[in-house]
Amino acid sequence: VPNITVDQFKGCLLAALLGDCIGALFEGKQEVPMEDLDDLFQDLVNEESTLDQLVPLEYTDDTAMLKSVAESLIRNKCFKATDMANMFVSEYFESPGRGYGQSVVDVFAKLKKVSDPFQPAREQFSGSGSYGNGGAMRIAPAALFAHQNTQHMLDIAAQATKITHTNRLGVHGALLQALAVQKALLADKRKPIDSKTFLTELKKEMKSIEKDLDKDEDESYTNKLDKIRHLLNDSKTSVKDVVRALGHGIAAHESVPTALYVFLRSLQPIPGIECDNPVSRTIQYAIALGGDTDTIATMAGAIAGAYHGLEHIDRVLLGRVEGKEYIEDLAVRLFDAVEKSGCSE
Ligand code: F2R
Ligand code: MG
Ligand code: MG
Ligand code: MG
Repeated sequence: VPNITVDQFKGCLLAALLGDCIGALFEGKQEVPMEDLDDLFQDLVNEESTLDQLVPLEYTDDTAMLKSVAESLIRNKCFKATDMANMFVSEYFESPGRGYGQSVVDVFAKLKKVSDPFQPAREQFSGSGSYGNGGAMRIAPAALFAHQNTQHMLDIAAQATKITHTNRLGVHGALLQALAVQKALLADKRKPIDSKTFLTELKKEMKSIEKDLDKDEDESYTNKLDKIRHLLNDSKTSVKDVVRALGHGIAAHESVPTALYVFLRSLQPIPGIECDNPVSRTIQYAIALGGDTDTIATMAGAIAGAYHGLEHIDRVLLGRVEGKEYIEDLAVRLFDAVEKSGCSE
């Protein structure tokens, strides 16, 4: 069993924060010119650049909800649906202007009035439930908290997601993201990650999660993992190819596999990205794909940060964002909660 460190927890949550705050500058832009983005990153990592108009970069719903997931797990040393739902609700009503999804705000309003914390989410989209990436974007703390037991982790991640998202694509997207964070955390740091093995192992897990699905279902996460492998194998893969094959949208199935691809691709240098810090490169490349940039960068960042750790978080870059001290402390408290975890009932 590898020796997991608090610096990996910090790396994970701080990289997620960076991805959200920087990505938010571009959310919804279909195309992000590579050169302009590289100039911005060069400025952001340069201590001499003041960037007064721009900083501090504010975090959005992605981080706001991640905070609630972490705080609830820390306080209860276990998943408690009503408590986590209450955290989402109070966080939202304290700070509603953080760019939440259009429909999830209805869930928050209903949660104030009902006793079953899963009921409002089940009613979304005429009963089909949301497949937005709002479950996956906030799931990293659950993966860290329960990384020692995969089945427990998947149970917590599914439940934490179902407070707002019940569509199978939304739930399974969060499970894939949790598995990817766990795998990155547990990866042997003495040798480079082998993407093929990483994907094969994830595919085994997703196949079992998707066991009731039609094998040819194009939207299956199992199929998306094959697409990631193909994109990584082709040295000529462009931003357009990635967006065409995996998407860059607000739906979980059009963004979670994309974030995983970004993490794996960013283990190597990328043409047009000057920065050689692998965490910063991950975030920059995620944003270069356009679309749901804050969320894809936050998810790719969480995976990359869990793997590379705090030593690869650029301190100047971190100095540009809101909430860094709080999130670093949150990572410490989450790390401490792992040893104390356990549910009494
Ligand atoms: N909302 C945004 N970005 C747009 C505006 C932000 C802008 N910067 C601003 O300041 O105004 N970003 C955030 O939302 C995403 C996460 O959303 P979440 O939590 O999944 O919300 P929701 O409402 O459940 O789903 C999002 C949309 O997906 C479509 N959808 C989902 N399920 C559907 C279904 N079963 N049928 C049809 N459509 C479905 C809907 O359009 C939902 O509104 C993140 O990007 C976060 O950053
Ligand atoms: Mg340049
Ligand atoms: Mg957001
Ligand atoms: Mg987003």
